[in-house]
Amino acid sequence: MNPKRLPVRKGEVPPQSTLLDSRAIVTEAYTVIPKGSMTDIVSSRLPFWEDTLLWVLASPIAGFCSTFSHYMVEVEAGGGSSNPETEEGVQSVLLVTAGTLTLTVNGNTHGLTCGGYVYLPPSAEWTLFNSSNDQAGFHWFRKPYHYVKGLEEPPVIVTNESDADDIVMPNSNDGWSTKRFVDPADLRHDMHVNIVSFEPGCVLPFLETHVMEHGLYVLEGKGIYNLNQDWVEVEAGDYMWLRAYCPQACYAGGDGTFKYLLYKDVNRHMTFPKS
Ligand code: UGY
Ligand code: MN
Repeated sequence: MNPKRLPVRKGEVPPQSTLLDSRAIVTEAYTVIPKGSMTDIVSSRLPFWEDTLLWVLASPIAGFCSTFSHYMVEVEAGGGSSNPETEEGVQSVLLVTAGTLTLTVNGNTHGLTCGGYVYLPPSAEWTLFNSSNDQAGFHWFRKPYHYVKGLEEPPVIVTNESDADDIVMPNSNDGWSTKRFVDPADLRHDMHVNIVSFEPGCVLPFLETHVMEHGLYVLEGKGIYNLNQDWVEVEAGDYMWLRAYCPQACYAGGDGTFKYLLYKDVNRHMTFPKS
């Protein structure tokens, strides 16, 4: 396990003496959910999931992010599901952040440890259980798959972030890199979930302003994000979601790598409202 990765959270409600965490922000362009906001009382459970709690970090809301949902999930020892996805046509990406999980997909069994990364197309038949004695945690991205005539669903991917190369961005003095789990030229995929890293002092050097939505969970370190002209300081455990065209850039601070998990919808025509 990466020693800098946060352990899975316990979800406790803070004591009455706690001062309010003032870092939560909701605007028309972006939302920041600081890690302190994610306590037991804002967690949820899901049908057919045993001994499992989750926090809905992003959900499709009209006028805001509309293409995906993102859950942060804790599974107790022995917990899990043999019927994890109850919606038709929905694909998933999982990233394990703590503990160990056993995935079976289309008849094959895989042990997943911290950094385990899974892509599950809508037709995949899968189950997920925590067969260890410790709590396990993972991120779960879900998106209705955008079918295109002539393109097949992508295949299942089971890998680990430690097996993915860091692709260095141009002109970044090797200080800005991205782990891509899917070939950007593979147009069967209509979403990317990548891990982006900045070394201290490095920057995203222009205000990206693009139609793709983002869900952005800080895995390690800290940084300052510019979101639609506001400067917001974020650290490991914090979450941001950015609606389409939200201007965005960042500086990495602290004494270690600023690293985040990034959702982005890609590779499809823009659709028109039905008249
Ligand atoms: O690919 C991206 O859109 C990425 N560079 N954005 C981001 O890190 N905020
Ligand atoms: Mn971006």
